[in-house]
Amino acid sequence: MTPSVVISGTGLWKPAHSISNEELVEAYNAYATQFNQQNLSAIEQGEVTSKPLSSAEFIEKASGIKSRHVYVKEGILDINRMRPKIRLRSEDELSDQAEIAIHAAKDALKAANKTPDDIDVVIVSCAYTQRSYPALAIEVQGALGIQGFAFDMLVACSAATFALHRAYEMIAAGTAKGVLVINPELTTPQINFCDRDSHFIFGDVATAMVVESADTADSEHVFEILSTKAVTQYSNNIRSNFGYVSHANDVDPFAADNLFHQEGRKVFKEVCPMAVAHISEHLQRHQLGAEEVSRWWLHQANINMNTLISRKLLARQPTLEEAPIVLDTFANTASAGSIIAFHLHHKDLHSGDIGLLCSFGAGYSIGSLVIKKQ
Ligand code: CO8
Repeated sequence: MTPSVVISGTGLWKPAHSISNEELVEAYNAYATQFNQQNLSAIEQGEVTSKPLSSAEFIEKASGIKSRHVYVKEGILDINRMRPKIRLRSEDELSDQAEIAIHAAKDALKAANKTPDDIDVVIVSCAYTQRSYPALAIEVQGALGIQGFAFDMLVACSAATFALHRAYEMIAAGTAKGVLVINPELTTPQINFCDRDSHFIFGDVATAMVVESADTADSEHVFEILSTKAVTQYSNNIRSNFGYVSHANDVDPFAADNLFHQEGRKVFKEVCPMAVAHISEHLQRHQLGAEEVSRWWLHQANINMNTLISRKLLARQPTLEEAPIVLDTFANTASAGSIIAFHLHHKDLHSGDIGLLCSFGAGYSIGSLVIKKQ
């Protein structure tokens, strides 16, 4: 019989710096006021649109976000810069994303009771990689002294779950003995801090997970992956047009259109029913009712989305213990959100308890795993 595939350890790295809604709004509003004063006559003539003011109360009510961790705080709150000031590293230094990936990876290896010798595949999967090649995953592999192979994957908000799916398949097929899935979500360089509608949404973090066969797992908290399910459906409602072709398009690769932008309302309306249908179908595959799921580690983009999705599934409001929320302090961390929720809220589960890990977001993309505590 094929041995079962398990998640045997998770890791989390969070930056030392954070920015509260109040700090962020104060800086944005000062920037917007300065912009409106500097462009007064063009605004009056209808040539330039004035910048509306932001509000900390709106942000918390509309999203559930109170604060976010940021890799580099310097520059973000400077109204004459409005973006982090990240030092350019030389080619012989570790890159920023590889460094934060390694912090999370070491934490996950420790939790899984594993050393680099137990790993033979590294997947770095996230919303953006800071360069095309060499792959960040290979840089991480080299720095950790791991044999085997490594590759990068980009699937926006579903990068972590989709990479876990690939890890599951490799272990099940016997083509890998231990897979390290790492999600260094360095989102702040892509945020348009001059845009009221999106300046508050994201934070920086890195997560990691070790996936291996149940035969080799010996850590304290082991979760068997019962099955995986993924779906994608093309949508223009969440976009970043930044890319290497910008150089040939004769456009500024960092112009507003090339940064993260979205039709937030449409995303909310379209993704919630997709996620409910996806999760219901996935649970049905195991003849499981929603009430039989002990823990929901849902994507962390917006608290109102999570409330709506879990209410539809459970026909009641779940407790915070059942469906933990981490976006109040982490904000939306792209694909890492559901993994942070898992990392912080899995140790109290008992043998046989069922949990559901699910991401949803840009693409659109939805990825889920039904898992069982060993
Ligand atoms: N302060 C005050 N008012 C504001 C603000 C603000 N900061 N922002 C918007 N408003 C105003 C609007 O302009 C609007 O005014 P009006 O009614 O006069 O037009 C009013 O408030 C209401 O605006 P919305 O209808 O847009 O407000 P919502 O209640 O819909 O909340 C949200 C906005 C929070 C964005 C919400 O729509 C949402 O969360 N939607 C889901 C979005 C989502 O999940 N997106 C996923 C994106 S993440 C992802 O897929 C990963 C991408 C890769 C990572 C990228 C890293 C950079």
